[in-house]
Amino acid sequence: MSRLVVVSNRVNAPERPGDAPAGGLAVALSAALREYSGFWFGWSGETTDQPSDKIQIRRVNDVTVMTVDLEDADYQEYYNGYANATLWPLFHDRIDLTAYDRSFSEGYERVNRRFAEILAPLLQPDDLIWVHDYHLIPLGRELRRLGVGNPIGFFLHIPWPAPQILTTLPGHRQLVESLFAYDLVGFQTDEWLWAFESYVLGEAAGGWESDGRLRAFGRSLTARVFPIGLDVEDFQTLAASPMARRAYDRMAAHTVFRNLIVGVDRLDYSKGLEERLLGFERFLRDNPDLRREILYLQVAPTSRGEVEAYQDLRMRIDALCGRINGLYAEVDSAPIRYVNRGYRRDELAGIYRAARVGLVTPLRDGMNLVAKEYVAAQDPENPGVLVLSRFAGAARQMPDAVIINPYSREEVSEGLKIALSMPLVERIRRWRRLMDGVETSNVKVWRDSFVEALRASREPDLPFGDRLRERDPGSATAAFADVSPGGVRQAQFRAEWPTGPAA
Ligand code: ADQ
Repeated sequence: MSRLVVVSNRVNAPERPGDAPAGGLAVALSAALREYSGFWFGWSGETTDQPSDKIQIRRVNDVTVMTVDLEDADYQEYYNGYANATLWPLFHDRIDLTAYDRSFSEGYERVNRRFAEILAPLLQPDDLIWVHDYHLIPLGRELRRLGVGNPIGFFLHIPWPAPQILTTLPGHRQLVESLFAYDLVGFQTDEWLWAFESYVLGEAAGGWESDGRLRAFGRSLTARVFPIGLDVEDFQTLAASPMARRAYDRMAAHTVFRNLIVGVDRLDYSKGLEERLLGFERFLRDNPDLRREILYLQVAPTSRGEVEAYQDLRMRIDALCGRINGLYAEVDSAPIRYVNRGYRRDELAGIYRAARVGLVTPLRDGMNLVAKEYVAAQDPENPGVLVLSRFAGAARQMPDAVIINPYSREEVSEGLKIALSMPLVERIRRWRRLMDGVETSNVKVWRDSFVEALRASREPDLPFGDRLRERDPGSATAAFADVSPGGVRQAQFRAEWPTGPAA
């Protein structure tokens, strides 16, 4: 059986089962790698002032990891620069925060080239190579330049922007062209896939091959949707652990006669924390009778703290929490508890379970695993309600959440009211359907369908219908992919988009 070689910017497999991960990507990948032979390659998270090609090899929680350090300049230009100050804001529709510095893009190209040079000699001829996320878009092209002929796939964990946003990036064409070095490119939802196809068809004069592959720049690739999911069993084991139980008991003791509303996010502007707080303030204003009956807990550890936009955001969140608590606190209670640190996953599971409402309101999010974790942690006999932004990729798979527009304070406020007053029968009915989706579209389905598609992406004789039928595993849109690639998917995207606060 071929080995699976996973490449991502950070290689941070949780050392022990309950450890706090550095993000959704780490959670998903360590679960995926445990069952395949192969290794996980990427940045160690350390920087040096000397160039070094030394590879550190470790075995972490049944996964072989190979890491390299970054030089200080690379860290600034590639990681803090092009990845997190250019591509991240741009791909989350924040052109106002996007830094267009040329030196950043040079650092980005340099690190991708260096990763390819270190990785190429480690590869065997039948390895499947799976590259992850926006930090490493040009890696496939660099590997091809070095003569690597293996199947190489790329998965984007974050949204793909609309063409009118992407084209503000100098070098957008080279970026998209470099994706055509891959055999398979995966997206979280059909909205991001459709945006990518629109660019290729409209800006790069691309077209469709007869087998459904997308053609441009003299090459073709398979582009498909692979919605990421949870390692459900693992998460439920954590949720049943003594640590989770203790966290649950602690929260329950703190919220006697009160309902807990919980938000868990990296401190990132894409997560809509400011808008959420303002929506919560509106809720407090409009519902004086409920003020003493709720506690909103926001867990938000600092993330990318060296990037200016993140420092500004942190100050604004601190100020907003202080202002709202100042306005609405009583001598014996305050409506918001804001915690600026991460928690172990088992503790988080207990906190989720104690919360009557999970408040997940990103302005833009590739998927959002917190929404799925909240659902997976609930007590089936007394589940809480998920209030979910329509702009999270997860909204497309979770229509039984209370879906809201996070920009609208009224909708956040109304969504909270609907969730807090929902009768038990309705909560159970919605939770059951959400949980079925979380169980069906889990991380193993995501991994296996991507790996299978990567294998198949090198079999040009696969009949057209079979290829298209494979398009959207685990997604409600699968049935529609059988017709013609472009037009139908566009119509489907419009029809599926959730509207208004769904009661
Ligand atoms: P993230 O932007 O990191 O991931 P998300 O999908 O919500 O967002 O994953 C966050 C993960 O980090 C969850 O597993 C959560 O439990 C954990 N986490 C968050 N806050 C935490 C805290 N305070 N303490 C401990 N753990 C915390 C990116 C994309 C997403 C996409 C994932 C996976 O931005 O859209 O869903 O990758 O593809």
